[in-house]
Amino acid sequence: MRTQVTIIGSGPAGLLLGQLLTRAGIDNIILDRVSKDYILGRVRAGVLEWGSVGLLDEAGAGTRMHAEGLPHDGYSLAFDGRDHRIDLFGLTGKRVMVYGQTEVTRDLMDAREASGAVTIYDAANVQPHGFDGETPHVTYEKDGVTHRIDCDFIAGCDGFHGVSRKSVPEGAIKTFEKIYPFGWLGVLADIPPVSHELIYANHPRGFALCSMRSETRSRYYVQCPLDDKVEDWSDERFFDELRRRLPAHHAEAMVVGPSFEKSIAPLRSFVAEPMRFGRMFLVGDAAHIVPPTGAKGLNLAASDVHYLFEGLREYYGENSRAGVDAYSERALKRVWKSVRFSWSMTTLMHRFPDTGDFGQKIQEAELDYLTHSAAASTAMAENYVGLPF
Ligand code: RFL
Ligand code: PHB
Repeated sequence: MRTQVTIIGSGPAGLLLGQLLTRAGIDNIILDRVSKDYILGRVRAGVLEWGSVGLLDEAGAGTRMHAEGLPHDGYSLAFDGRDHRIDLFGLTGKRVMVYGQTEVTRDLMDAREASGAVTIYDAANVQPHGFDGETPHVTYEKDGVTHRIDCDFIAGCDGFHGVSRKSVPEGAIKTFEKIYPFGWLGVLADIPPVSHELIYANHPRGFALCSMRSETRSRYYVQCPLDDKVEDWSDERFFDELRRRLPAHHAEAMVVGPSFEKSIAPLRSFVAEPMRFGRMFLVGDAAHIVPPTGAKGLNLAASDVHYLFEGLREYYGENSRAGVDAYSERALKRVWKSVRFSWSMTTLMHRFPDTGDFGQKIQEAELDYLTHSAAASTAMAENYVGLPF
């Protein structure tokens, strides 16, 4: 088989890139090691920056998002028994869209199927080869048979545990990592959200987040120890803990109900540099991970795709390598700003085992500063709605 771009990974990064390439007339094949249903069963991000919304429109996959997604003009920082609203629209003229990653993925898969482009699910032992030369190829196994795809470029969109980054010789890559000493326990339940905007709560018992997927489906999180098990957390215990971490007026308004998804995710900041190795590119979680505070993971995957797509379009349309050559540097500049923001929002809103009295006072001072300084609130809002591509 031959194609122009082989994309490893059918998450949002791979699907969005594939859709933009197909619409630009650039042939591509997507390979994923799991099935379509497995991918659609994963519950992940919920907030899209406006730039990501624009990219989904550009990919021809935005219709349902505009019909069913919830545009949000602000969110609340809750602490000390009260709320401070970050007025995203008032401070930046931009808003975000609350629309789940599962739905984004489904819309991109539907658009891809309609376009007739090829996706190979359940592909075992996917392996990129020869990306340091001019003729890369990818091998995989399907139903016991080994296949080979020759291509011009390989896009490694295979997430943090994928094969692309692992295929790079050790001396060619540098990684930066920070592990946080807690996790997020998240539940999904068909109950109306406690507030029409998101609430990020800083409380002596730990962080909490009230988010949503729709007007009838809530996505709630509490900070928990890393060694906690989901089985330790009944719905009753979860909602009791969540309510204790919220200001009283929210706790009293909260409707509770049975959850149908409950999971614990560790928090990590991770960046691999560079993001290009000859004719292979790392895109999205394959290159970087951020803690979910600030909702940057999926949005960073989208901005990487934007830079790579521009580079590939220039390569095929204008016979120029400039955009491809600049991909890693352009993407990393934006990556590090989102890594910084999600780290700082995580640091501001969580209790760390070593927060101590000094750290506590610093958090309180920063929250007070945010409450009284339009400049500080604007800086937070500007980062939250997404820095320009
Ligand atoms: P994905 O979504 O992980 O997709 C990668 C795809 O590659 C496939 N794959 C392989 N295919 C072939 N061969 C291999 N060897 C392969 N190895 C892996 C996988 O099956 C998969 O289909 O990466 P992508 O596309 O870069 O998208 C990134 C986003 O998914 C990610 O940044 C966010 O979901 C992060 N994230 C969250 N971000 C937010 O902004 N808000 C959140 O609330 C939020 N919650 C989360 C999250 C990530 C989580 N993970 C990764 C455990 C919650 C969780 C649990
Ligand atoms: C979510 O809805 O899952 C969500 C929203 C905002 C975040 C993280 C997760 O910062």
